[in-house]
Amino acid sequence: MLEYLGLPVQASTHAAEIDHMISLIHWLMLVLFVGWGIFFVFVLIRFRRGANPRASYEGAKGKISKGLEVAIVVIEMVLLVFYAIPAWAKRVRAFPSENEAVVVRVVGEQFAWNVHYPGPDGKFGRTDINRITADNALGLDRSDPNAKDDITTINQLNLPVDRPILVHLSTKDVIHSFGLYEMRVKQDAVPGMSIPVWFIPNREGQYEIACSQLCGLGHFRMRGFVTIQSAAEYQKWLEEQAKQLTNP
Ligand SMILES: [Cu+2]
Repeated sequence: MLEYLGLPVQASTHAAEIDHMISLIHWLMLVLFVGWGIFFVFVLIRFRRGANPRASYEGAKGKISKGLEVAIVVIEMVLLVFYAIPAWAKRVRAFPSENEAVVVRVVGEQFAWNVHYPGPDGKFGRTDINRITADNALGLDRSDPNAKDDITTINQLNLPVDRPILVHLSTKDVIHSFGLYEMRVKQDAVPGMSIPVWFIPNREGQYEIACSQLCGLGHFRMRGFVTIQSAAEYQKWLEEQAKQLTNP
């Protein structure tokens, strides 16, 4: 069923669980679609005007229809209570600690993704809305000691494989949505809020960050890239970025 649905590759540890749920929901929808379709055709023939010159106002009284309705409600409740809610709880109840996770800020804007790494000191430098310029999209205050080693990129997110990633997601203007399809991650970025999102990428490669909310005329070109790389490659990339900071 999964290949048949044409889902993207699974590139995070929780992807299989989400796909399992998507597959169950599709099976239920397929059964309902076929069932209701057959019932619709049956009703068209059975209650055609030629056979029923006078309308009956009593409605259906059979036990089958009530039984089916109850069965559908029960199946939907099982999907919700045993699959959807537990899966969501795992995403939002316990976040990895800032010590074990790779922590990064992602700030959406019309129409780009700004990425902010805390650098070797592990502390994000101060940002100030008044410092935002074309060259400093995050408004990073480089005079802040914590900001000196901070790394910023546009539309490029590099992350190590097999480690928990904690993204603090926000936006400068309108609502955007941070969509990493291969990692089955999707979270709206809401003005005035910093929303944590976490996942563990488990497949190296180059993937896309898609904006999944219609956010303006340039929405279609609001795409960034995620590069999932080995720990060594990631470290090398960080060092290269740090070098560019000291001698740009
Ligand atoms: Cu957007």
